[in-house]
Amino acid sequence: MSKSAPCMWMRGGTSKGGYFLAEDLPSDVAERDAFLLRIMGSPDDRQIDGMGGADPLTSKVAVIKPSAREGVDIDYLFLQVFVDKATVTDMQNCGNILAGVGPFAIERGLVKITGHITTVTIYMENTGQIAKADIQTPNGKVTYSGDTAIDGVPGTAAPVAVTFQDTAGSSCGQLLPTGDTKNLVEGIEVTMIDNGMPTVVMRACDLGISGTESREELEANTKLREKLEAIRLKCGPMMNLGDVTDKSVPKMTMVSTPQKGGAISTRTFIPHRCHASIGVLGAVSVATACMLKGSPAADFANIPDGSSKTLEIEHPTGQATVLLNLDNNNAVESAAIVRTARKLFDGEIFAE
Ligand code: NQM
Repeated sequence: MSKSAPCMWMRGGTSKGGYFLAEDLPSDVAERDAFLLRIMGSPDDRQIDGMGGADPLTSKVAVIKPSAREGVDIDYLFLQVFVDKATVTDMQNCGNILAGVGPFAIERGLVKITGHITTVTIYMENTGQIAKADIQTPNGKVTYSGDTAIDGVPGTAAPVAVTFQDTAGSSCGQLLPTGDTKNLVEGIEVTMIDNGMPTVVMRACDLGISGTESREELEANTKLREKLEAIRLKCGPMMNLGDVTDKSVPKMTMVSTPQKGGAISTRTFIPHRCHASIGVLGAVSVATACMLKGSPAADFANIPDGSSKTLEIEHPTGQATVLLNLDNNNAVESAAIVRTARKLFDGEIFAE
């Protein structure tokens, strides 16, 4: 196994993890995964012998390389390192870690600064789709400090505006993998949707909760967790994801009436821990579900008028703002979200 590698540790949105150049990691996947498990300290609930933060949201990795694709700057592969299992998976994308990918690529000299703002075009290898990230680069270098606040992160930082196009069916083949707006699974009405993240959207009240509970309360609810897992295991094959027993998708989102003037209130299991907020592409997928007439999410959603819609997706620690652009058929054409990122360290990480 490699003994060490150059690594930058960054917060990307409401997540945190290690950012690597692909050339700095073993090219053999089994060797790469063994290295990543070792540096994170997995499997171990506390990840005491590694850099992971004992939470799926802080046990993440971005692997970046220059892109050979026309009009694309870099390729980004996201890897989820499980906390309590010796598993590394590329089965999901991550829009939060994505926020740090542009700054990292510029800092490593993969992308040249073009002005006050540098737009980085990113091919997301996990789902085969493109994102564009606007990085603040005044005075010829990446700036991390700024005035933008995102819920779930204290303080403010420089904004990273991210736009997604054609994310429908990223992992499931189509926006609604069953072809239906809703299906009955384990006696619960669900929308199985993928607009960048495979997500199962259900009414909180159908699961016996109000949808306003804290992350801790929900994680302590064994009956709820068992029911969610039973639904998830059934939904996996229906969403073209196969057996999802050891996969980090689909995400399980329970929706209810907005509490703070937003579009909808959410509580999301990812899939076995409750998210402290909501994932970026998860929020895009839930926002898209809100637009589907007759779906469980549409029952509660408060949707503004117009073909360009700003939806505040409420979550346990605030709201995530999703901008949806609709086409002439009222279908979601593109989505945008604002994140922030922060460089935490740049150095050599050890797996000895
Ligand atoms: O949905 C958590 C996160 C994510 C993923 C998860 C994400 C996304 O908050 O795009 O960002 O759902 O596992 O980082």
